[in-house]
Amino acid sequence: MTKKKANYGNSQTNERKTIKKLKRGFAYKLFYQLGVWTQNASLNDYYLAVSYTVRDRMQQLFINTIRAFQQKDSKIVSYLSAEFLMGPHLHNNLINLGIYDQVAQAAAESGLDLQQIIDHEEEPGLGNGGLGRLAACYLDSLASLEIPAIGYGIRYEFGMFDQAFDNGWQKELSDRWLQPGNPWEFKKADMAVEVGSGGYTEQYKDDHGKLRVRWVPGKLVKGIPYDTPILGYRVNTVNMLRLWSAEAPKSFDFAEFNVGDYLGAVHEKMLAETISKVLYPNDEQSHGKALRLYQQYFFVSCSMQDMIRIHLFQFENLDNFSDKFAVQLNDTHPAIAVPEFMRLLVDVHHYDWDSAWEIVTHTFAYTNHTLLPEALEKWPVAMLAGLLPRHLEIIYEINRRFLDLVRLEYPGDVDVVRRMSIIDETGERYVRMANLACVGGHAINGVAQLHTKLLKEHTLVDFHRLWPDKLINITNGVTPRRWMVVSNPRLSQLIRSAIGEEWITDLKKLQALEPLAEDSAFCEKWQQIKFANKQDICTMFACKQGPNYNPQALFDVQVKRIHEYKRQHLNLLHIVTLYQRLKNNPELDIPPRLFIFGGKAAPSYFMAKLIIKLINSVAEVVNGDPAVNKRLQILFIPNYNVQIGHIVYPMADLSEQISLAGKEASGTGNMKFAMNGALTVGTLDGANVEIREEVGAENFFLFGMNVGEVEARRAAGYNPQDIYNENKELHAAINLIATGHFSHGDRELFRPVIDSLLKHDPFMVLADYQAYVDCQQQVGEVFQDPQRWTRMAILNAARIGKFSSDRSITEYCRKIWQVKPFPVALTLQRVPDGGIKFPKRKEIVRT
Ligand code: 26W
Repeated sequence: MTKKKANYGNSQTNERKTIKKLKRGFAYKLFYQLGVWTQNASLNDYYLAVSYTVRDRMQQLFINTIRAFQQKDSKIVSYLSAEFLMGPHLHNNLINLGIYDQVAQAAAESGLDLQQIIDHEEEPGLGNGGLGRLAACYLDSLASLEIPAIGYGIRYEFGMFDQAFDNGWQKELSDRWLQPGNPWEFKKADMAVEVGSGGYTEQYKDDHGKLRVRWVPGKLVKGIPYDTPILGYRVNTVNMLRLWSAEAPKSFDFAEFNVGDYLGAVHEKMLAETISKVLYPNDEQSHGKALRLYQQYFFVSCSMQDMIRIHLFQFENLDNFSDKFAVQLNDTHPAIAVPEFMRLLVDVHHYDWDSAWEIVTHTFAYTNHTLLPEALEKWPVAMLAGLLPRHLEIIYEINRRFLDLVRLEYPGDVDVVRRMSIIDETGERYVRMANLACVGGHAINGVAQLHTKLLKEHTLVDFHRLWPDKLINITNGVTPRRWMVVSNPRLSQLIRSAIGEEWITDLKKLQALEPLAEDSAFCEKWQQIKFANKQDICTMFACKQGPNYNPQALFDVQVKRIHEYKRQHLNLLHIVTLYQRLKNNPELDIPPRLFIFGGKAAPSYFMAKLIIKLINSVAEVVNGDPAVNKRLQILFIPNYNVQIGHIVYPMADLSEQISLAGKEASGTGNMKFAMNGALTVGTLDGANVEIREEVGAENFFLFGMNVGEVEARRAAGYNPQDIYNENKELHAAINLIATGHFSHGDRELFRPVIDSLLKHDPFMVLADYQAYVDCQQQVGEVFQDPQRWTRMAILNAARIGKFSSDRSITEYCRKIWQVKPFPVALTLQRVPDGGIKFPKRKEIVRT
């Protein structure tokens, strides 16, 4: 079947026609949809008008895709995630549609600056960090690979907080992302579903005399879906991101109102809406809040009911459900889907337990994203008993049957039973969501080779022993569309002119750049582009304390959530060491360096917030010190998010990936930096190991202990104080902080950081300090040889192909989902003026 590609403006006339239609679209949206005319239109009005016009061009494909997926032979991937860190849509959609230039021209001819409109978009910050952004990259690859897919999540009214600095301290501001209007979503009110909570369960005999259980919830809320089209790169497939928003079944209780209880009248409404009100800003730390559990259950129940509805629209029953839907659990956050699907199959669709379990285990698969014990979710049994009484019953039954199997496998081994049980019998008793996800699915995967190895050897060792083939590795990846084409147009253009553009959908094709690493003209252009990208950020961020940031400097960048295992404070100890060296010897032969930080701390994470204050305090002193600030500068970019990521990855020379070996599951920023020609200084942790394998050890600055050495050092009894006593420079650096040099003499302010480092140092900062400082010395020397540096940078980009999210998704399709691409044919015919000829309405069809 020849796939007719939607053609977008190729010949000159067509080009003009497209530009004319776009300009008319802007004016039409402005006037008819937004009710303003050019004279009084605001920048936000123009942003909305341009976005609606662009959205229209995705609409035909969107409807086509939905119709195509309704055919019996398609299998759909459902990606269940509590977070989707999508980033701004407009620029990405222009690139995937292939109409960026035309829209830029149409905007210019309408007196508008497209870049200004693009920068105006308020990004949907519906995620914390790695996990949420990975989900977004995967949606882009699923659509670009023409895999039928639906992303299911929560439409938080308030996303990730906006970060500002107040005297160097993080300040959290609420993220009013919906306030300016969101042109990219369609509210589907008539697709609402109901979700229960609380109440009780009761047994009853059904009309065949069969004993059944029903849940009688105490409360009901409505789940309203909002659909965002996810267009693939230059294909006809437009998949869907369906985000659920909670509303009260009855948003206004007149009876209450009549008796004058105005608050009572809207009480239900307020309660219901709190469910999808705000994203929990905790990254890698589970706080066990009941609202968080209910947020998880809410979107999971909406999504499972929605998939059943779509399935029963095509088929009589749910027998073949797992042939039609492959459901991926993005960490344990949606793991309540296992008992929820059992409830829907057994209690609502009257399947017997075994056939229901068969369907459930063939449908679900679970991805683990962290080894940190404090991030593994476990919910108090009592909380589940109150909120989800029927699910607790089902979890008990799942566990009873599972432990029978475990006892059979390991007769008499009570410890393995205790460890593998879904119920943690200690303390107030808990439900272990990771165990539930492992038992309730047919596959488990880690997100990098080392991470998966550690899961097999530690965190999930019992499950790996019981089911040796169930735990597999699928190393993370990132989409080259957003992280190269959208965010680094200069470099993408250079690469296009050198090797064509197939690399955009087949990143391994970047290998063709290898020979150009020896080509001085190409290297020259490469350097100019990096320099231009660096200049951008120097104009964007003026240095408040000292001279402007110097684009000649080595841009040494660490952007990621602030967390002690990611060791931003190790980076800082190196900076203080360099500062002292320069103070002691102004002639020191090192290249000028600009240290750039970005990252938010979870509001309740005291040490992370103190590390932010410490970095900003050191920045204030160093940037303000004329003796060093021409050679050493620090910039902490506030409110690091996807939009900031667009400017950060292209301008970096050095990518800091310095977590303690065994702690970072994978990392994805490491991939984005290397793709944009930055060299990595890093440990053998997460995907760093595979990046170094791909780019070559000679093109990677490795330092520090590997996992085995960390374990050995810990087993041998690690005392950081010894290192502090022995290492002069480290001693001096720590003392400079401790004596208040960066805190106006206040010796108390940073004591918690110092004490933690000298007493426990849980992430062995001191143990890796000297190796890190020595490695950074090497980095400086190589940077002073631009030819060598550029050659290494080009080889990094040329060999980074493996880390495309297209490769990851292709692996998921082959190893877990058994799904094939399902190219979408354009069935809805165009009529001459570009509109749509709607098929005769046979009857009102509703999914
Ligand atoms: C319950 C609170 C909570 C919230 C988020 C616990 C754990 C999480 C996520 C799993 C944290 C996260 O984003 N992990 C990161 O996932 C990335 C994508 O796989 C990896 O690249 C990072 O290494 C990992 O830290």
